[in-house]
Amino acid sequence: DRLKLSFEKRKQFAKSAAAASLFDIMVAKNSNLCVAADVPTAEKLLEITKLVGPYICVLKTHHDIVDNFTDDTAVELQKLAKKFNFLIMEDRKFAEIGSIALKQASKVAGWADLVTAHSNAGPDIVPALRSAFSTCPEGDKKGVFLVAEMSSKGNLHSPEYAKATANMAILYPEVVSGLVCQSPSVVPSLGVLQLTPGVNLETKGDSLGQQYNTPEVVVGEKGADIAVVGRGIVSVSDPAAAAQKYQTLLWQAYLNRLA
Ligand code: S5P
Repeated sequence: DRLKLSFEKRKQFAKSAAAASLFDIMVAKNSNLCVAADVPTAEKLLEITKLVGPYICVLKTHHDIVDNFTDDTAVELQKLAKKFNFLIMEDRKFAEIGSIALKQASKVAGWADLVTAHSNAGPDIVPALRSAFSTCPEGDKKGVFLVAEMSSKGNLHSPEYAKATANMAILYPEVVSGLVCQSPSVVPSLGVLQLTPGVNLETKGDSLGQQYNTPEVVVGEKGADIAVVGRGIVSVSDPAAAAQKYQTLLWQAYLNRLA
């Protein structure tokens, strides 16, 4: 049972190098928190990263919503990732035929350790992204998270779609480090990580379809290995304190799950 096994033990089953290093980081930092750094400018992105860096295992970016995101921004992000020991995930959700996804991913593969992708175009999105990685130094240490399910109201991700997505993780175990999903039964093997967004202690949702749960529910019931918190941390007055609080609650929920 995946949910009863520690991250230390699960690391032994990881076939993707990025998943293995994620397990290491999570254990070293006692953190299963991913912050979605959805802020409007490069300055704010670096500022928020410095504030939350000590508390996270993954920093998730949407670099295309950041004004003046430059190569220098990427270099600074990488320095912070090294300093605070976290991985950078560009949440681009690639969803194209392989040849285009390869070209799109080549734009971010230089600085992102992880990228997200939809599975709707079929399994060849995975080797396409692997090809984009392969042109970078240490490209074989990078990984993909496939979106099997979504957190938003009315989404079209059926159980069959989620299952077919999980099968792609089995087909390409060296490249698919994890799945983005909402239910505990989707993840097909012990070495694959479950990333689950939709976490907020203050509110149940937003006005555009997002749906939230608490850390306890997301980790304990929905099966998240890593939970994503965006506005619950980046849109409050003290993001560092909020990050510390979510880190503590999420890690406690993981310990409770093991017990
Ligand atoms: O199903 C999903 C998948 C993702 S990756 N639902 C999501 O909300 N996300 C991402 O998680 C979304 O793109 C955003 O960056 C983050 C949630 O942010 P929050 O502010 O709602 O916590």
